[in-house]
Amino acid sequence: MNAPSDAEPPPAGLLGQARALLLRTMTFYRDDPRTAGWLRTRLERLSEPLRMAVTGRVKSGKSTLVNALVGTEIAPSDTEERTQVNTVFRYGDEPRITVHTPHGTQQHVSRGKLDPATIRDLQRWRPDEVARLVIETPSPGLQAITLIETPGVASTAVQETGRSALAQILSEADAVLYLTRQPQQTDVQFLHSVHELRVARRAPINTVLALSRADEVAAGDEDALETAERRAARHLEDPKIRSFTQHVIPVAGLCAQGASTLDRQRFEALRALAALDGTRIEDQLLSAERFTKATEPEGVDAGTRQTLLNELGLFGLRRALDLLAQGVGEPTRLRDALLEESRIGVLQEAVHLQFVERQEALRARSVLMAVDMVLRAHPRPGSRQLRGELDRLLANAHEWDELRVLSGLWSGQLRLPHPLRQEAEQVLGARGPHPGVRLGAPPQAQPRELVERAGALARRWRALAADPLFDRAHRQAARTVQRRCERLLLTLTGGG
Ligand SMILES: Nc1nc2c(ncn2[C@@H]2O[C@H](COP(=O)(O)OP(=O)(O)OP(=O)(O)O)[C@@H](O)[C@H]2O)c(=O)[nH]1
Ligand SMILES: [Mg+2]
Repeated sequence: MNAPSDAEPPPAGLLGQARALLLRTMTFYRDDPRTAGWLRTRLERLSEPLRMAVTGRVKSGKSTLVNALVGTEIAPSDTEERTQVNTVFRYGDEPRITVHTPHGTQQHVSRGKLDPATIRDLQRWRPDEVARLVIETPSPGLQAITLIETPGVASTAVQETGRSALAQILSEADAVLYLTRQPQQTDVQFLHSVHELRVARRAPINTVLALSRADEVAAGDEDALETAERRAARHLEDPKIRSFTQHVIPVAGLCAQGASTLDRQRFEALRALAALDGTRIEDQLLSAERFTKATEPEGVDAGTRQTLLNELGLFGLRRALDLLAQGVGEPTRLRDALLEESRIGVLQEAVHLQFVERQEALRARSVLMAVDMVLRAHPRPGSRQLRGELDRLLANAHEWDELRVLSGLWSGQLRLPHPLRQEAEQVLGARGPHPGVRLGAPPQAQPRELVERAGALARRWRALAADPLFDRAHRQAARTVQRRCERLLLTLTGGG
């Protein structure tokens, strides 16, 4: 691949400029096939779906959440430590499992079907035997985003190969979904360590923190998720956590997985249980043991009880029976109601808004991280010029600032009065990227009107950026909006 010639128009936007720098870096290292090849894979990824790592504590529910997000059971989950190997779940026209060895070879293990037992076995290989597993399946849930489940932080696999292997796979992902039941120092330290790289520090926009297994909070009480939401809000107040994420979202992955795979047979069993007299069923649901050992009604045997418990958890089971008792009488309605209870939709929406919709900014981040890593690892005469270009791009990466402001507004971390909030979101592109939309102008607005609007908005936000009643974070946010208004003005008057 050649660098773009002088005749090509200058690339637009941060991603275009990052891509051009990647191409120049590839050309610069063309006599070093390994480095150039590594950079080429980064370039090729720009035409593939966004990559999100699903990582976090051992047994934090990563595999279960992958299944819940995809809507089918493709990631084996277990009570024993299981996922030892980085496992990529991506869209493919037909189901296929491919093993990548640490020596760079690939082997197609199975084609045409995904056998959970095979995946389970392969995930137990050691990282020095299997570098990664790639599971392809034609699931719509994977069309916009590829998921990469990593071994748990502090798992045996990670201890053996060192944290750098995990940091490496995280640096290969455009976005990170980090799972922990309760954020502790280890989680915060780990997330800080992966944000140590310069580019990552400049753009802390790629992480969502999930408080997983949230149904277990408060002993699986029916208010478990509300309690977890209050905890999440408190964590978001913590400056250490806020330095790498603006989203802390509780989720009950098991309940979501169980709901999305609920079949008619289990639905009927749930219905039979819900038909029992209120106090008798409440008594059974006091503990998992009571529930599995209970004998009423006759039609629901011990095996079915265990399956229901494994697939929904005690919380999911209690909520399902409550919903049935309240008259939710259709499998699809029960499924939707349980999905809502699980908060999986809130998480999916955050992933969509933060990652999928904003993928250009995230991809630019990944590309610049790759260039930074290469320039650091292989400095040579002449690479200073590339470094200078990287520095300039980083200094002018306003898209990242804008994304942070938008995330802050959405997560409630930044609080602006209603009309200002709406205006800020609009200017920053939340409703669409076109100048007219950003300026809130009617579709038939004349260029002159757009220029006037941009000028007025720029003045308003400049004043807000200097408003002593705002704290520093809000003044900075206002400056980001102001800068975008000025850029719009420049574009509209033919200067940009
Ligand atoms: N109650 C409850 N249990 C869960 C939830 N998610 C997972 N589990 C259970 O926790 C255990 C581990 O779940 P996995 O999804 O395999 O967790 P993991 O993080 O992938 O585990 P490793 O890959 O081995 O680190 C299983 O027994 C799951 O059924 C949840 O949301 N609620
Ligand atoms: Mg797992």
